[in-house]
Amino acid sequence: MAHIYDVAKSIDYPYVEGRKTGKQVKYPNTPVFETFNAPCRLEGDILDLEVDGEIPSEIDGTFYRIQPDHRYPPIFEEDIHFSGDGSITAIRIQNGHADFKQRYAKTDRFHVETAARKSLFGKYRNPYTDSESVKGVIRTVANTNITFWRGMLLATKEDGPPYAMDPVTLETIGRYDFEGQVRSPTFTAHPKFDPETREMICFAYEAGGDGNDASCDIVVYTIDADGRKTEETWYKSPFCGMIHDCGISKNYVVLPLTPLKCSVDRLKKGGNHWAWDPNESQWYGIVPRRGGKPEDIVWLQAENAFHGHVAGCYENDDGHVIFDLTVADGNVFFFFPPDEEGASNLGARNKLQSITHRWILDPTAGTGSHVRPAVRWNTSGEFSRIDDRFVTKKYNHFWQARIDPTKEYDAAKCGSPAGGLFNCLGHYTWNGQTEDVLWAGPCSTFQEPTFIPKQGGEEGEGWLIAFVNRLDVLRNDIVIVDALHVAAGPIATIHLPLKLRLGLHGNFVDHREIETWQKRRAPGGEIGPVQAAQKPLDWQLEYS
Ligand code: V55
Ligand code: FE
Repeated sequence: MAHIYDVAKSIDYPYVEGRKTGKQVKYPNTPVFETFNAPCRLEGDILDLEVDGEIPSEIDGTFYRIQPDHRYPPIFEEDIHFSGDGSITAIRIQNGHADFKQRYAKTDRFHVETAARKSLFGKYRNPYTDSESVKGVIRTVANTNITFWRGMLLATKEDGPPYAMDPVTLETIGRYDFEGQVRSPTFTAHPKFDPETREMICFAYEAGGDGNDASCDIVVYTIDADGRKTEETWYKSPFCGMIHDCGISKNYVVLPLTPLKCSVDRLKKGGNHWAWDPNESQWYGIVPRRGGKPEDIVWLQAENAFHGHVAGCYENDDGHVIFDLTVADGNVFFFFPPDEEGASNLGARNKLQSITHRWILDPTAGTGSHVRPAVRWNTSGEFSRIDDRFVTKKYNHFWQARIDPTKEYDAAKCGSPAGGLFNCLGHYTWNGQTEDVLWAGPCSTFQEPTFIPKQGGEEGEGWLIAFVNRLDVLRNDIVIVDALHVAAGPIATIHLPLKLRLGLHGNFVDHREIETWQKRRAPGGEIGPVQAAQKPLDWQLEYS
């Protein structure tokens, strides 16, 4: 009888009591690293992806998206998806063709781990769990959003500063501090861009110290179209909680503060950065966009819930702020349970409803005032997007990845749905509350959709582009649909010959925009190349 050599069993399991041992590159056997969630780790290029249907020839630009993609096995077996190194995918679309490029954001962390050929940083946002050898090294993996700003891509995660990348080559230029103007240790992954003024409105929370010390400091910045910082105001939050996204109207910035709390005690014990507090309110901080002073922040509250992403934000005739976002009725981040012994959210996780809420916030109401949602949409979804030309303005259309548990799901072939059961793409209008929905089928889910405007078109005229997870065959596709007729199905399906990882956010950039900036940024050009940060951040000086 022939001896069957079992490769998998021949390798010793590399985790003992939850910690990495040995030097072999081998990932944990946990759901975060298995089947559809297995690391991709690829940097590479593919010219001319296979296409079904026809990519509209009017689309000329690049769709950028980012995924957490652990480059090395984590120190801790129970590591989470959010700790994966930021890897950026660019899909260049031109004349009906689609080319693929993927590169990691070369963060400070990436460089030191590459040199060591292993993970040196421990738990999500807990520096006390790191190797002694990396004290003072910026911890961020820059894995949450990839935005285009003045000729560069900014790879961002809310626990650290941005990293600038070249939009054509995807090579990392380095840490970016806006020519020394933005020195906060943290920086949001959801900056907003005012389509009228071309300003970037951005913020940082937990912005005191090294950014991982439970400070209640918030800073809100405005950078103008020429790259000059025109506003910087420091505020205080009622507790150190997560502020993941924001909204901007013409005159205000709205900061949703979620009841996930940080504690230095827990960090020092090697615990999680965040713990869900089921007894805390959800809060909305409102600050003026211009001339804000620390005492100007107004905090409004509503019953305990979890904030998802923002759709639109604008002011009505009463000077109140319409603020639309998904709000879930429990802790979506089940991996950050409450502090109480034995508490877990695992059971509730798949029962959560993530409902689009419309709030009408009065910036003159006193801090502590309670608010109620004006509209609750009767569907569950996340990753809302709008036609970004309508940021700050009254808008009608939004799109999101939608969860429809009534549709067939082939668990026998696909296991549990990696990243959540986002089995539909939904297109919604506030006028008449219409819904236009596409189902991906029993073996597929969607990642976040991105809107591509048709030049000169009305609001919503254009396309949606979204990655599709083919859970049964462990591959990804990209679909392009008519944004106003989502239910009609894909106009084009672009096939990747591989599986990536579950991504977070993406953005489409028109080719003319990239080209203009490449000229300005050329050596000797009007503005010149992007300059990486020259100085260490203040807290890093302690370690130097
Ligand atoms: C989010 C994602 C993050 C993070 C904090 O989706 C919040 C929300 C991918 O990392 O660090
Ligand atoms: Fe986000």
